[in-house]
Amino acid sequence: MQSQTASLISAELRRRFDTSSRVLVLTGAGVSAESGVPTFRGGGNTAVWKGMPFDVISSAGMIERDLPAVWEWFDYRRNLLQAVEPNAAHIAIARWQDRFPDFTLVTQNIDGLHQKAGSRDVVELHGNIWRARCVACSMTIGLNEHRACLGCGAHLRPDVVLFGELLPPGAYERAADAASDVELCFVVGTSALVYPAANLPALAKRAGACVVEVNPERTPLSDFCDEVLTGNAGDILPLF
Ligand code: BV8
Repeated sequence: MQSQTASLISAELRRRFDTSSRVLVLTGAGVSAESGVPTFRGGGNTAVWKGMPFDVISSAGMIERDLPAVWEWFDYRRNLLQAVEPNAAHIAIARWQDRFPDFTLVTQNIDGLHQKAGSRDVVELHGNIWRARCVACSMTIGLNEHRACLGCGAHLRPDVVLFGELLPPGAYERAADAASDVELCFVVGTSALVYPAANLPALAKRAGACVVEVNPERTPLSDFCDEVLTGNAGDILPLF
């Protein structure tokens, strides 16, 4: 155990972890991979659904064009999530919220596994698959059999952010504010290709933070990070 910690976590990073009070964690699909949730871009190929790349079926135009197909896509992913549990990475991050006086968890994931692991006040940049939203009055509700808004009767859609759609009101602003004032920023399990989420590590770096990437593969962020911990989040995060 001592050798593994020694090798992966530098003395400087250990010191930063032990002395920082303002910390931000940004996660992507990779943090849920060890729970059995497929990532979008793993092993070089992109997730495809019924012949459509995920960023096509998950794009704004689909709501007008074919809302039933959008429901089918997210129903399929929700069924995949029924049986999965948070993994050691989710659990480690949940512990950190009580360790650091000023802790912000920002996720691109819509799976709700951070909350299931006990994380509170999670900034969900891209929505949540367990909620629906009215296409007319934007009322959001926990998912149930209804596909019509109980308020105005209009159609419900998954409460997730599709490509070409704006993020939830205030979500990015809250994340950017936090990122602009942290000492330590962990970037866990993301290919850092989707914006504006991928801007956040740059904001933290500009604020003088130590930026740490946790990923088994290199990403466009790797050269820019102060520390790159190569491996699975479920193996690495519990070492802290
Ligand atoms: C917007 C919900 C205003 C739905 C998602 C600037 C430049 C270029 C393009 C743009 C730009 N600004 C805006 C855009 C357009 C677009 C965009 O970024 N396009 C990209 C593709 C270039 N952004 C938007 O449309 C955003 N809206 O900007 O609105 C606007 C509007 C119109 C025009 C301009 C501006 C909305 C984006 C949100 C879309 N919704 N999700 C759904 O889930 O289907 S995005 C979705 O894909 C995820 O939420 C996530 O964000 C992304 C997938 O990325 P990752 O999570 O990183 O997953 P990935 O599989 O790619 O990588 C996994 C990583 O984990 C890998 O690196 C792997 O090595 C690693 N890993 C694997 N196992 C492990 C691991 N790591 C650790 N441990 C392991 N065990």
